[in-house]
Amino acid sequence: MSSDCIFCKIAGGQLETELVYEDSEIVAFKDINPQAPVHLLIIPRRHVPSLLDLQEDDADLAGRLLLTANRLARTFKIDQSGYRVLTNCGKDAGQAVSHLHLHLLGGRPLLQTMG
Ligand code: DGP
Repeated sequence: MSSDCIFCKIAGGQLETELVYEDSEIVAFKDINPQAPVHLLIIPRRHVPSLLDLQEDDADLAGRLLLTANRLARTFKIDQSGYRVLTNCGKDAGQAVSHLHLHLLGGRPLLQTMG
């Protein structure tokens, strides 16, 4: 846990936020500034600053984060219409919160952009 990390506080229950999913390693909640009808953030409970900080030993965690995106896509009924999973890593990607998070977006056609 990083004491000044907002997502650590959410995962630890110090910042009141409705969790849409939680298990021993992962929590998920709605993005405060949604860019689509469904916009969830999926994070490890452990403070991992970004994708770049995942290590070989974290391969299971990385897989479970992705599988949680699939699970939530079904829960939020965007599995058939389609959805996007992305993570911003570092300055040029615009990562604003330094705690690894997957964005899960869906519920409307998403722009076909890579940039
Ligand atoms: P990124 O640019 O990938 O680091 O996106 C960070 C996202 O986190 C951004 O879409 C807004 C969201 N966010 C920031 N602070 C909070 C918060 O306190 N609560 C929630 N639910 N979302 C937050």
